[in-house]
Amino acid sequence: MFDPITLQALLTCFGLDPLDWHCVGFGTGLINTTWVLKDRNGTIKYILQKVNRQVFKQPEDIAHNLRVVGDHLAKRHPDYLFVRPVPALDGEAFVRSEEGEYYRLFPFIGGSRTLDVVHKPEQAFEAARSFARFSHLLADLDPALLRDTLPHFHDLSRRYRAFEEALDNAPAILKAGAVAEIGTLKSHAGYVSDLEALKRSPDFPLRVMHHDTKISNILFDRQDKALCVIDLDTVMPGYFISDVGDMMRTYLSPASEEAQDLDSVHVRPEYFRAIVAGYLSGMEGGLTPLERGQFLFAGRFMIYMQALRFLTDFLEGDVYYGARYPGHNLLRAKNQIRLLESFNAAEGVFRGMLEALLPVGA
Ligand code: GN1
Ligand code: MG
Repeated sequence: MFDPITLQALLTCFGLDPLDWHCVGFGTGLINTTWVLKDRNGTIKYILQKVNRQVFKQPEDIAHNLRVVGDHLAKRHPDYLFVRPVPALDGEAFVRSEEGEYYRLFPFIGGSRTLDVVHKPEQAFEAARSFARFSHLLADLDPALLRDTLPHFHDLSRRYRAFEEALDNAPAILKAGAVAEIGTLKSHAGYVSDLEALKRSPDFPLRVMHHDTKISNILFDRQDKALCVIDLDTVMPGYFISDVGDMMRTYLSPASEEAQDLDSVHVRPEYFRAIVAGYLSGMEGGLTPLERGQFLFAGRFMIYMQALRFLTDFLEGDVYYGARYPGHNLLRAKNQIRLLESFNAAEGVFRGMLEALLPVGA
């Protein structure tokens, strides 16, 4: 939590009178720290966030991307709801504390709510359509104008190399506890070269992608209609499979990546259909034929990469995600491996759904 002096100074820098605001912790993200600011009536008006400097080495790059994307959308699609940061009194997107921490403020969208779990396929459809629409409306923005806020974030080859290095350096006792998981992830290493092959094709374009499409990054209204996408720190050039795949990773199972009962982790095919249908709807025909053929690979790629990341972190001593109990990241990796197995076992059902959703010949 904040010490009161820091909070007072921060609010003042954003032009807010500290006496008018009550600050409360908020949200479930693993990376940044988030609070809400309530006014004297207890109404939430702002979101205050501290950027994780271990992860985002250049917060200015985030501000740059939000400016470029925000300006583009404001010019081309003025009705599109895009939540920009509230500038500080000096005009900057961040306030830097004495300790070198970066804080920023967002307006809170009244009447909105976030979901932590997807309960209905319609919510998956809405979210998928929103993330697709976001990329689609930015299809005429050159991705090269954006900076990589997290260089190599979804670069599976690098993630695999990091996993191999962690294996080389990890204490034997950690490796001994993860023999089966290490073997499983090695056995799927073919996904790494599959992705490299896709990336070489001109029909697999770089696009402006969100890169963190979990359900809590959509604001919904009370009727479960999506209002807008939020958490834009990882908006940068990427491939459509990142966004679609992360939706599959996080919406298909009724149990989250934190679930310890692995038998509760399994895919729900009707949510797969909803994600694909929603994505195609938001893209309005904007995917290339090669991309349209990659919905299955999208899910595999993202679930596999997350399993690799959790297992790598376990082997490296929980330096990235942290751990609330010993073996937490190993369990998260087991959870994601279980999800990958369930996903692959449902391939036949998914293929049937894709045939029905994709135009013939696509
Ligand atoms: C991190 O903090 P959060 O939940 O938004 C991570 C994602 C992972 C996710 C797994 C910058 O996101 O890539 O998929 O945890 N973000 C970063 O829970 O590493
Ligand atoms: Mg995030």
